[in-house]
Amino acid sequence: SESAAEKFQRQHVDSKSLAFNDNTYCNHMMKIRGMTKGNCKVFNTFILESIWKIRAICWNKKTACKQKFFNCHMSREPLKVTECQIKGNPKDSPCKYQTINDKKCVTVACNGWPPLPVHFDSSK
Ligand code: T3P
Repeated sequence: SESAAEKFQRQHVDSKSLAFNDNTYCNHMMKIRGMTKGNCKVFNTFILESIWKIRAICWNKKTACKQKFFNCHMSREPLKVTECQIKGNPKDSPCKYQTINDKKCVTVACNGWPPLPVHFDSSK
């Protein structure tokens, strides 16, 4: 079955994205990445950078995570992100999203050795 690191990649990493200005990105990506089964996931961030650049965040200094734990790390510079925000009811089918492109510093939780991102904590 899927590891936490694999789940993070599925939900939050899109290294190959060409479409940083495609407003249908989220409708497509949320579906093919498995976040529209049952209910539509209400909010989700994709990081549009190489997996190596994203994994390297785990080597930055530790910081508190938003809810609990202290295994979070923040990117030193803003990264390309696309945020998917549900439009309408999360029970609607097909799920419809607003696609928001931005550059933000992202905070992720990391686990294991070598440390790998396992949770998307926040961005600013
Ligand atoms: P998951 O744990 O499935 O990756 O915080 C609740 C969920 O929302 C969590 O999902 C992470 C996700 N999330 C984002 O994708 N981007 C954000 O900026 C925030 C705050 C949460």
